[in-house]
Amino acid sequence: MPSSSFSILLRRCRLINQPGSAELVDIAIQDNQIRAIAPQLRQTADQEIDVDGQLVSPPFVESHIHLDSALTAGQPRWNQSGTLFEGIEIWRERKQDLTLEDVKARAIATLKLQASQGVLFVRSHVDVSEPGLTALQGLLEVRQAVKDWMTLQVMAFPQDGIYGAPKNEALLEEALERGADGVGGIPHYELTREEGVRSVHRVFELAAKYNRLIDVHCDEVDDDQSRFLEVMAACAIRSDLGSGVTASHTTAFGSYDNAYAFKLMAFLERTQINFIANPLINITLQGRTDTYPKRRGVTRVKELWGHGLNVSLGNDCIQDPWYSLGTANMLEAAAMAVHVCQMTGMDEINACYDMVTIHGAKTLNLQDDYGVEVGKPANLIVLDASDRYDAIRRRATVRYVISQGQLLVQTEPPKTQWHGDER
Ligand code: 17E
Ligand code: FE2
Repeated sequence: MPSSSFSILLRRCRLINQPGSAELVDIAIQDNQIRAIAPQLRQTADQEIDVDGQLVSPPFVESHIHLDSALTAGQPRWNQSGTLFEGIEIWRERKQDLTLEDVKARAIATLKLQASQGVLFVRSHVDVSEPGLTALQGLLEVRQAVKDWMTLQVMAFPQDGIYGAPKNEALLEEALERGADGVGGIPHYELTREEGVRSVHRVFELAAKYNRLIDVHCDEVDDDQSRFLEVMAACAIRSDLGSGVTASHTTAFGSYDNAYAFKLMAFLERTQINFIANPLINITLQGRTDTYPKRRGVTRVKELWGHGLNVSLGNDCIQDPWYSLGTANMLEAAAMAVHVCQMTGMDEINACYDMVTIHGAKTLNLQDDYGVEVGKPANLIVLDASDRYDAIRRRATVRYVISQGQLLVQTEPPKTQWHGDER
């Protein structure tokens, strides 16, 4: 009799890239490592779970969220216009009285909401244009506190602009000194176009100086003249930061005329810039100055993906001044991308799933530590679905979440019961 040699054995798993007809496999886990993947493993384990043909996927990756402002919707008031700019003003009021306890409690509650739905890798922006850097300190402490079950990246984000107030530039640099994983910018919100250009250059300088990642909120407006992505492309071509560079939102790309957009796309193909779209919030935040026709205000996801660029999707907000809804469910973001970006072909729907898993992992530079493969860290999820399309269509329940070799969360899917006569 083989002895119990693994800590967890998942029986009868359907792997994400297997054809539907492929034989189901067992997955063996020991000491935070995937040790074996094969049909009908003969060994036993301390804990055996019969997955019964459900889908096993690498965990979801939330590549873009603001944990510092999460769960503050309505504080101190509701965003009536629904615009980015009113959101920034409301947050400016709210952030004046942040405390460490407030930031940490909301961030951890949000991370738990994410993990319970299969998200084990999160990139959060944190506003560093608030003089006490309380939000930054809170998220750095949270990054440490959750590290045994959640990988959190913290990106220093100058919400009010690097040059919007005299102290902001120094605060951004201090955030990197204190240990932020990356540096961001908001060129479309700098006071002038020139300062916007300068801010992008400054972000690249700081990333080089401190050896950090870059993730810029870039062109998050409907203004077809907001053209800071081309500045990022130029800086990326001339730097050696490679796939460490990300452009978030880039909603103006959806408003550029094709003559410019096609030229820009060719420049972008010379870079390894990652793109992040946040379709749930940008479909509500943008297009607010339009009557009809009303723009969708989402970047050219299908075209960027079609040109071989790395695109991932984020939720951006969970109940904050910019977006009062949000559930942290990555399948909602993927489903919204299918709709807003018209990615309804089967390969396109599958790509939208990849944008909340493997493409997100690439954006976060997780490199070799991500994926359901022998030898990799034991992070995976089991979905109540038969394939990626089914998972998105039904926003399938994540049944089991295995994080760093341990079963972290288990959820029963809703069950419907009919009453009365047979219908
Ligand atoms: N700040 C910003 O500039 N843009 C956003 N979409 C959010 C915060 C959520
Ligand atoms: Fe954002």
